[in-house]
Amino acid sequence: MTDRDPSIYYGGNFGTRQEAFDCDGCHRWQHHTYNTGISHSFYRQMQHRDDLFMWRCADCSIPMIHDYSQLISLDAENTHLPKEFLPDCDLQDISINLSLVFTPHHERAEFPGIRSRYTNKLEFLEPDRYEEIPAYRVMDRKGLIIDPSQDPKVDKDTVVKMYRCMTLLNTMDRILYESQRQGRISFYMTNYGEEGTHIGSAAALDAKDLVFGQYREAGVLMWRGFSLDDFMNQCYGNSGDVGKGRQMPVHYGSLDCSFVTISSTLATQMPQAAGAAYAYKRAQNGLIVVCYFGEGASSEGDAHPAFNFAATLECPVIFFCRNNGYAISTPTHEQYRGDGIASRGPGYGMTTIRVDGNDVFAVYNATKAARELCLTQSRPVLLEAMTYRIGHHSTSDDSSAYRSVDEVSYWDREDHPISRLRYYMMNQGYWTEADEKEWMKKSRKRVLDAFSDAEKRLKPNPELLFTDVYDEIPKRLQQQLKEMKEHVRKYEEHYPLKMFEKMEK
Ligand SMILES: Cc1ncc(C[n+]2csc(CCOP(=O)(O)OP(=O)(O)O)c2C)c(N)n1
Ligand SMILES: [Mg+2]
Repeated sequence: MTDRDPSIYYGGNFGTRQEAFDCDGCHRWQHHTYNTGISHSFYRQMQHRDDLFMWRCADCSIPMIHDYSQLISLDAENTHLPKEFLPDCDLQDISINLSLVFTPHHERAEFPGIRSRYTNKLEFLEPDRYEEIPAYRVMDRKGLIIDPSQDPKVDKDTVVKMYRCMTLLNTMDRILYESQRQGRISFYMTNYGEEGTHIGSAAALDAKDLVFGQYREAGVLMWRGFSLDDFMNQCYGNSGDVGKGRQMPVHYGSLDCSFVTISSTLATQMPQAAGAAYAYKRAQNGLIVVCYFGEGASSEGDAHPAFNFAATLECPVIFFCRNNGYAISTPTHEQYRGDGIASRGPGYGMTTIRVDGNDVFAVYNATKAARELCLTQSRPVLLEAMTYRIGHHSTSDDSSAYRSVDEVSYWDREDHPISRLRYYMMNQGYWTEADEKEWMKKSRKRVLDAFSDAEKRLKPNPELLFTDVYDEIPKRLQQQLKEMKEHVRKYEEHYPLKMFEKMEK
């Protein structure tokens, strides 16, 4: 052991030691074992009181923070360390017993609003002092499982179903996007690049868990059985639409799929989801609520009461943030300064995880575990799925005005959730090039058939404009309905009535 760089000795961890701390929550003694650097430098570091440690009490999960400014005595046996460079000596064998005594419990700050420690240091919290929250993943970009213990072992049929759903969504997006460009429907929003977040989460939920979506979660509905006809009829606002043609395209809703109708006013779904989850908790119905929203929507005022009510009332809700890099033309670096959306979770006292949203299995595992936490511990979970919006924001947007084609094609080519799953399936022998070709042909035909059926259907009876809001139509609305009918009859030649279902006389 000669010719060593001193830095190797200086930060080194060469042994384990146990310390006991009084937990602030349950007052039990917690034994914490960690590797200690017993090098001279580590010892000096402690004297300088620079280190900060945090871990959770094993009994009550309350985080305990100790830093060495609380250290009131440090006793070390064998402080006489060998020479700094320790030549010719086996480092594994060196040990030193440190006994650390921290500020006693009764000297901690006990204000009603916090439980914390006192410090004599005038010190601000600096955001860059904390390490960024990592993004959990299961597969690498080539579809290889990185750590076998994290393999969700989804059976072959389910994996193929996931893949079919992700690709069908992609095909449907292409046809409906083009149909808007041709003036056949008024508006559309694609889901390109975010298929993994939709299908990974939907597959991990109970089909009856209540979903509040933002607008870019069509895959969740598709997984739950909303048919191509249902999608097309909604976008065409025709007589087959469950919403009776009253909403803009992509503002889906389905009682059968436990999917609350989309409202485009950003973030309104968030406090509603917290409230619904509170009702579910009281009903003890074994279900949870899932609330999807974008990182842009998280800047809305409504996000705050949603998070805070859910945390304080301990509501079983997953706040599922799709962080896709943009809120229309606003990139994330103009949207927030913190570490994404996940970093807000601990501030609200919420269990939190960040996930690679382009890894469908990572999303699946995280959503499944989050659901379990919501149900068994009755508390909210914040899940931030990192992904990329490959399409334009909507048909009203041209993203080439604010981002480069190269940026978009990087994500399309190098880190796409569909290609990652396809790699996995091919590695497993679940899917071949021939399967791919046949499926793409078949799925495109299915989409085109549904599309042309929807186009042929009549628009809903105009009288339906007045129903379904009040149990009994109020007098003033009855009057308006009568006037509308008289007006349309009088100016018949100006209205394309043939395209509509017949009104009653
Ligand atoms: C209250 C409100 N403000 C502004 C808008 C206009 N608007 C529609 S979508 C959108 C961007 C939302 O971005 P994000 O939440 O990140 O979702 P993404 O579109 O990226 O999926 C904006 C600003 C709106 N619909 N509602
Ligand atoms: Mg966004």
